[in-house]
Amino acid sequence: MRTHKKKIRKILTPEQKIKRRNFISFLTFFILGGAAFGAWKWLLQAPEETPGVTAGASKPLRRALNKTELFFRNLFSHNHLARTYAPERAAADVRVNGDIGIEDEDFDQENWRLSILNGKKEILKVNMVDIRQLPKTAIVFDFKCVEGWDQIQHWAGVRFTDFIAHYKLQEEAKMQYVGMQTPDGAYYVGLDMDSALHPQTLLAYEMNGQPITPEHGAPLRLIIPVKYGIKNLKRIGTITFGNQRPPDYWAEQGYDYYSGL
Ligand SMILES: Nc1nc2c(c(=O)[nH]1)N[C@H]1C(S)=C(S)[C@@H](COP(=O)(O)O)O[C@H]1N2
Ligand SMILES: [Mo]
Repeated sequence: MRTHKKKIRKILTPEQKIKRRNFISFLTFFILGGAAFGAWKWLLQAPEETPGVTAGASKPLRRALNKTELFFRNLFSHNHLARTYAPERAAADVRVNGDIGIEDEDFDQENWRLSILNGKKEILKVNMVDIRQLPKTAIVFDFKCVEGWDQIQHWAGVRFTDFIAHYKLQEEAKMQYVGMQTPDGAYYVGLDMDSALHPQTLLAYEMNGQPITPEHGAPLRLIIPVKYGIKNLKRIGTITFGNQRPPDYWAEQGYDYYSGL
């Protein structure tokens, strides 16, 4: 006959139970804390990425940024619109931030031209008279800067998609990326085509119903509500279509290339 070996369980007093639970919690806390500390140290000592279109971030951090970009680009939809507001909600005193590529006080707006390129080849040159003839779209939305501020602002101009349709740039719009630069080339951004073609993306020439002032990017700036402020380039000089990631000023300083919202 087989005998059942009865498992003898020690009966614990409530105090002993509490002690045991405390011990387990502290052990878990120290193990997880140690792991987190180890991961942090590993991230800090990780080598910096090889400078290229992006630079200045550690290798694992940049890998994570690029992975999240892929994830969010898959979710991206032109039907998903940034929240808009009534014009009365827009700030009258619009915050100024960043003047790279627009410091020149003698900048000649009259002779300004927007140059459109396919790769290295210029395919179109337009002026403000041409651009003002295109359908005008206004937007009032919450502009967000990565530095931590946001403000409801009122902008108007031509939708980038309307610009593309009018100048028959459909073939260019099938490419992967759009790069934009200031006339002096000092500030530049790279955009994935989906974000550039989003219905709320504007080539803007008015702020609060008035022509844009020089410090906000006169005569023409980018307004792209699906991105953080850094991508909203002021004073566009060139727009380049291409299949390689265009250079991006802040991505070269360790920031996220995608910078989506
Ligand atoms: N040419 C140019 N465009 C730029 C910048 C800049 O320094 N130079 N700064 C960017 C940043 S970080 C922000 S938040 C917005 C600010 O636009 P605003 O000055 O009209 O508020 O412009 C973006 N576009
Ligand atoms: Mo910003």
